[in-house]
Amino acid sequence: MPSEEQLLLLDFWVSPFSTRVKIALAEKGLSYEIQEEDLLGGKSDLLLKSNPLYAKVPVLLHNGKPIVESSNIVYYIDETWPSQQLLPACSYGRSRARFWVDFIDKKVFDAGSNIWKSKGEELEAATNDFIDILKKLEGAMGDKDYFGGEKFGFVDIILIGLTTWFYAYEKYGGFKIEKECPKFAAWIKRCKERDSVAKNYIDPQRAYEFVGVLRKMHDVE
Ligand SMILES: N[C@@H](CCC(=O)N[C@@H](CS)C(=O)NCC(=O)O)C(=O)O
Repeated sequence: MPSEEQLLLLDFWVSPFSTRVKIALAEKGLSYEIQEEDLLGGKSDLLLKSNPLYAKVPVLLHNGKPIVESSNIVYYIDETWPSQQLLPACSYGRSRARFWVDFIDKKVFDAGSNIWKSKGEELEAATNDFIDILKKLEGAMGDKDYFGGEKFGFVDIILIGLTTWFYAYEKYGGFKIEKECPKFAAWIKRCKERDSVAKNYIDPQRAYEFVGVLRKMHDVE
């Protein structure tokens, strides 16, 4: 990257969405600065100005221009720095990748949140729903090592960021991904062996503790 280019990531340390962006930046070998946001206390003016519609992190500022929404940021990174392409080369592969990104964005985080937000019968239904989604993703991967085939790529990045909160879902839902979806668990392990993932993976125990704080804020306990 030319030295006059500047990348600044507006971040929150436990954001599974920011994790996606950090992994994509690491895959491209790009260096960047981080501005940590205090989401529970008060958001910075820069965040409010950069993402006026949602006021959420992550935001990536490229030479001062804001890019928002984590999947959209990862698309931008892949298009702007095309070496080590993350999306497949053929248009059919790219269309499948976009389909699964959309599915993951619509389903996974919300289904996980339903687990930590519920109790009793609702909790059981939320847990079953979450496991069902993982099984669909497992089915999409088939016998391949990664979503796109043999190579770690775009869909892997979009999903692996979210898995940093899965330990919390397991604890509050009383299930084990390894038991319910062993192929999915093996895929997580495989991804975590990659440098870009290992260096940016949120400590699952700390994510679990943070979800505990959210549960108190939402009066779940
Ligand atoms: N769809 C957004 C979700 C981002 C998101 O939910 N960010 C959370 C942190 S994990 C946030 O900024 N929350 C602050 C708020 O909702 O006010 C994306 O993919 O970037």
